[in-house]
Amino acid sequence: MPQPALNTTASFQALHAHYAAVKDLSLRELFAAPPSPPASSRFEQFSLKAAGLFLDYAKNNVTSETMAHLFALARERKVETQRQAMFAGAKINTTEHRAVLHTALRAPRLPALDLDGQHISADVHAVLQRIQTFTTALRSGAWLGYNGKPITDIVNIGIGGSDLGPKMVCQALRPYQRADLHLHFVSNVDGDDLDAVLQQVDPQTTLFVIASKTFTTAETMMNAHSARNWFLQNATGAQESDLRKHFVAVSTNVEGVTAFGIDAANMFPFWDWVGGRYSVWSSIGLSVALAVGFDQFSEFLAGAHAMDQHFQSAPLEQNMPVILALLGIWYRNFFDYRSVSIAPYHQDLGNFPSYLQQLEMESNGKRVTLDGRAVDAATCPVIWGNVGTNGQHAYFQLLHQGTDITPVDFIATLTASHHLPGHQAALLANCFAQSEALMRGKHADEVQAEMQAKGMPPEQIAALLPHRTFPGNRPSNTILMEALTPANLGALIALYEHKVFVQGLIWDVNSFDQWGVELGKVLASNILNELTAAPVPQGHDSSTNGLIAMARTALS
Ligand code: G6Q
Repeated sequence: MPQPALNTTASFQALHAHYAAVKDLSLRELFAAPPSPPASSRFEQFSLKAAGLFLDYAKNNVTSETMAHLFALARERKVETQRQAMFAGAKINTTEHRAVLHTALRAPRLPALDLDGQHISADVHAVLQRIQTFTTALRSGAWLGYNGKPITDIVNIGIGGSDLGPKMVCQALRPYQRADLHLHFVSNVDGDDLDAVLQQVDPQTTLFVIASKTFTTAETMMNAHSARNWFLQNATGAQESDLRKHFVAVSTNVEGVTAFGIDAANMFPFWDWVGGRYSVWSSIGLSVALAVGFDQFSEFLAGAHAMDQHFQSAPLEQNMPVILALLGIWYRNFFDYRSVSIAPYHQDLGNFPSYLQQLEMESNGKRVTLDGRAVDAATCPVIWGNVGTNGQHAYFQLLHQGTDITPVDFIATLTASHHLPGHQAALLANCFAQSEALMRGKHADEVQAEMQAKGMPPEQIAALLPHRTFPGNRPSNTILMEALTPANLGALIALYEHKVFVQGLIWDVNSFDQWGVELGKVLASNILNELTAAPVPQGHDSSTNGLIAMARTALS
C-alpha cells in the first residue's frame, strides 16, 4: 500500500500548525517552564535509558505537545507495523526485491526465521562458528603463515560498507586489541593507500582479508590483485599455493572469490539481505573478530541485539531510536536545518562521524518515494563531525555563531579506558559546557555586563558587543554510556541504524538501496578505458575532454 504524500497527512499538517505556534520559544524559555508531572525537571522529562545508553534530549526545541505530534506522525507512517515487517524478513528493500535482516545477524538462534526456504538463523550461526574457529586459530598462533610464522598483521581490503564499519569498530575497541596483532585498512584505489601499508608489513606474517560483498568492486579488486602480486614477489620462496595461508575473503560471491584464487574454504560468506552499510555484523566483521577476539565480537553483537529488542518492543514514546529520528524530522522538515554534526567526546570514536555519514546519507539521501513519486519534503541532512575537543578549536565557531543552525549529537562515555589522571573530567567538562553554551548562548545584556565589570570603555563595549554575543537556542542531544565496551558500541550503532530506518519510513524512501553509489561504480570504468586507449576520445563535454587529454599526456 503506497503511503500518502507526507504533506497531505493529518499529523504532518498538525505539526505545521504547531510549529507556527512554538517556533519562537527559546530553549532558555523551555528550561524555565515547569516540567510536565510526574517529571520533576525538563531533564527527567526528556531523557531515557536503553540497552546501556542514556539519551538526554532536553536541549531540543520541543514541548511535550511537540513530541505527541511527532509520535502521531510516526504512527500515521506505520512505524510500528513496518518495524515488525523488517524484523520478520519482509522484502522492504523493494527496488532490489530484498529483505533487510541485519538484525538477524546479531540475534541469538531464532527458532524459525525462514527466507525463501533458507533457515536464516541457522546459516548465520554456522558462519559465526566458522569465524570463531578461524579467529581462535589465528590469535592462538595455530594458523601460521606459509613458512611457519604466526600472523602479526591483518590488512582488510574493502571500501564503503566493507571498510567503514570494521575500521570504525576496530578503532573504537582499540583497548581490547593485542599489541602483537596489528590491523590495517586499505580502501582507496589511490595506490598510496596500499603502498603505505605494504611498507609497514612483512609478507611472511601478514594476512589479507579481501572484503567485498559483490567481489567486483573495482577499487577493492585492484587493491587485492596488487596485494597478491606484492605477496608473490616479496614472500621469499612462496608459491601460488601459499596464498591460501595469507588471503581470505568475505563475500557473497563464491565464483568471484575462487576465480581470484582464494580457496572457497577460506571464504566467509554472507547474504544479499545484508546491505553493505549494515554489514559489520556479518562476516564483514571478521577483521573486528580477529582484532578483539570472538568473545568480544559476540558482546558487540549482543549489545546491538539489546538495542534491537528495545526498538522492537518499547512504545514509541519511550523508544530511543524513534525519538532520535523524530527530533531529526522536526529540525529537517520544520526548522529547515540542513545538517547535523556528530561530536563524539571519545578519541577512539574518531571514525564514527564518517561511519554515520555513510549510514545516514547513503540510506536516506533519496528524492523519490517507494512508489517513485518525488518526495514532497526535504530528506536526509548532511552529516558531519569530528571528535571533541578538537572540533571546538575549529568549526565550533560556526555552530555557536554561524548563520545556519546545526543540531549536534554529543556522544561521551562516563569513564575512560586509560588511567591518566584528570583527562576524563576535563573531556566531559568540555562536552557538557559546549551543549550548555549552544543552548543558552550569551545574550547582549550578559556580554555587556561582563565587559563593564572588566572596566572597558563604553565605545569599545559598543564596538565589540555584536561580535561577542551568542544567540544560543541551538539544539543538541547528549548520548552517554558508562564505557566504550563492545556491547555499548554495538548498541550505539544499532541506535543510529534504527533512527535511519524510522526516518526513511516517515519520508517514505527506500533506505536500503544506493543507486547513486552504483552509478559511480560504472562511470569511472568508461573513462579508465579512454585514458589509455587510442584514439583521443571526443565524446564528452569540453571540460571532461580537456581533463582526459591532460591525464593521457601525463600517463603516456
Ligand atoms: C553500502 C554501499 C557501498 C558498498 C561498497 C563496497 O551500503 O553499497 O558502500 O559497501 O561499494 O561494495 P562491495 O562490498 O560489494 O565491494
